[in-house]
Amino acid sequence: MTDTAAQPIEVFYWSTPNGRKVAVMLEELAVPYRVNFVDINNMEQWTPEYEAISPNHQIPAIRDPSGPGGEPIAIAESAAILMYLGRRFGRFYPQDERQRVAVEQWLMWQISSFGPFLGQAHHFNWAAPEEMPYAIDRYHKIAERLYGVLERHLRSREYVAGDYSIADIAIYCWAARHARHRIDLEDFPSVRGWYEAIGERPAVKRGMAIIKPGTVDAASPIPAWEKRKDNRPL
Ligand SMILES: N[C@@H](CCC(=O)N[C@@H](CS)C(=O)NCC(=O)O)C(=O)O
Repeated sequence: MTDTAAQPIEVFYWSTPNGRKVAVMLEELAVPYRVNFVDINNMEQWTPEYEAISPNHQIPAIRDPSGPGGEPIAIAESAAILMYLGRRFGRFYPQDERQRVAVEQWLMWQISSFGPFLGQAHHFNWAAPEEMPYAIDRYHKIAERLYGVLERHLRSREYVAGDYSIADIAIYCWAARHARHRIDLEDFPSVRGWYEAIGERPAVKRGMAIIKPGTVDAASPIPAWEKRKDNRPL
């Protein structure tokens, strides 16, 4: 499938790492899309209408009016969306089986590890109602392990799997929250080089900047950050 989108693709979006993967991908593809903000902080994902699009009531999701067979299609789950868009527009998702499997391996690594565990680090660092040192320490160690994996992999590569791909997009959007999961990119120089290079891409800048007017980006500097950093030995 490599036609251009006749009508805009609708994106159900909030400015989080998983939401931003889709915004960055659509900006890279330069196809028409329309953003529907779903404010997950105000529980806007919990409607029957949205359940029909996203069964787990999460963002991101898309609705493509010109899906397979020319019929509309709704898709939830960021990796499924990235793979769909990659196939639909024939970009950032190679067709060669060996290259495609490499992209899929790193995309699956992101959605199974470099995301869920980092999200737990965010939760115990910043949102838990009480301080739980065991949980903070556990998820910080896992975050360090994951960045170590990426660091060793990127020492001999420009991108995670061949050319720039949906795997880079997915991992980048989580790495953009490194301060929030208390990772210093100085400790991971190959990750930092890759991260900075991807961050220079104009489409990435545009996708990352999408935020509902009048709201605050959850990745903005965290007021308690400096204080906690000084007080904790982790
Ligand atoms: N596996 C899903 C995870 C999506 C996800 O965690 N979305 C979060 C925001 S980043 C969300 O919608 N949270 C609200 C909720 O779970 O109710 C994906 O990769 O798309």
